[in-house]
Amino acid sequence: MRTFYSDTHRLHHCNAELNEGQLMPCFEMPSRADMVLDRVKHTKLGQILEPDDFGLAPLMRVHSEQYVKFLEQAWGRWAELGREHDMLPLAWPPRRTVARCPEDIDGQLGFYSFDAGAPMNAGTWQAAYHGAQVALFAQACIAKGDKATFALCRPPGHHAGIDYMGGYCYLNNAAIAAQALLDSGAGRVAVLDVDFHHGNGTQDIFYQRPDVLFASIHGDPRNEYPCFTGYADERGEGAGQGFNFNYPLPPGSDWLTWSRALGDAMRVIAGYQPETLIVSLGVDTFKDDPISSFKLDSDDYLRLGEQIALLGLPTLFVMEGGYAVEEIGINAVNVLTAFDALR
Ligand code: SS9
Ligand code: ZN
Repeated sequence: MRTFYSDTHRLHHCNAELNEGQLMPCFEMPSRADMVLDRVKHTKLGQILEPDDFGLAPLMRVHSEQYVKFLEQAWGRWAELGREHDMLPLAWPPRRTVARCPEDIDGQLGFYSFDAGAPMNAGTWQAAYHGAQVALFAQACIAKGDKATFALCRPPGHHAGIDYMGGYCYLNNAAIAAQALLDSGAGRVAVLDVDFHHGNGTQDIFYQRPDVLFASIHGDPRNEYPCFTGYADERGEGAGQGFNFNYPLPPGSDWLTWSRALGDAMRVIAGYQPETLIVSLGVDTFKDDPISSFKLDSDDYLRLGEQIALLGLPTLFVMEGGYAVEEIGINAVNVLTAFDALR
């Protein structure tokens, strides 16, 4: 399969994130994408292409215009105040507050985020923008007949919602691609999120809609980030009722446990009969991931690729998390090579 990739991701490199009460070096770092790209080359997965530029409009099909504008202008406003460190939000509206968008940059950072987990530097917007273009180009090739494509996006996207960033995510690459597929004529798209963390942003974006089915397998929100969503009883709302599926699993879950949830998610997806499948491909389910608690090993990702191939659907893989940097390339590309071998 073909891989879509832009070097622009390197412009996003922040110094620190808040973890266990300390500022620590960011787990989400440029070498993550480099390792995956190296492995794509090493395994001769297929061609590697730079994305075309599809502009801002497809981003605003899933994100609010105000939020996208905020992201675009945020660093400039910050730098104008003479600030040099990474941008981080400090305050959020508590319960029972009807939040009005404040005017100053600090207030707006809180208004457009759900946590302090998405630091921004001078190049974050450009990196996120081109990451979304990577997903859009990979999507366009699926719409034109590619059986499978790999969008090597960085930063990841699945925690970004309609009008907020968080958890290393700014623009929801998978959701932007799903919407673009619908806009080019698809009637039904399924998103399977296999990242260790619940894809709260993707869930939020499609929660009230029947045209995108969302299924996510992740650490139980009772003990894992993003802490407040991902329960099994979140099934969708209104017209979207019955089109959202969450599989929260306990810490320590291995392939045996994990693959049972996968089997169920695959039955649900097959029953939905989508034209295209989007896989939010996070490999932070790996046993040595520094911020996660599942126990998949590198060979399990081969089985995951084979299982997904059995659905027989045009498939867009979108890179999400994975923080065991040494193994991220092997793990992510194992899914793709095993998928290709069965198609
Ligand atoms: C765990 C901190 C979690 C955010 C993780 C975001 C993952 C995106 N100690 N911090 S895939
Ligand atoms: Zn994750």
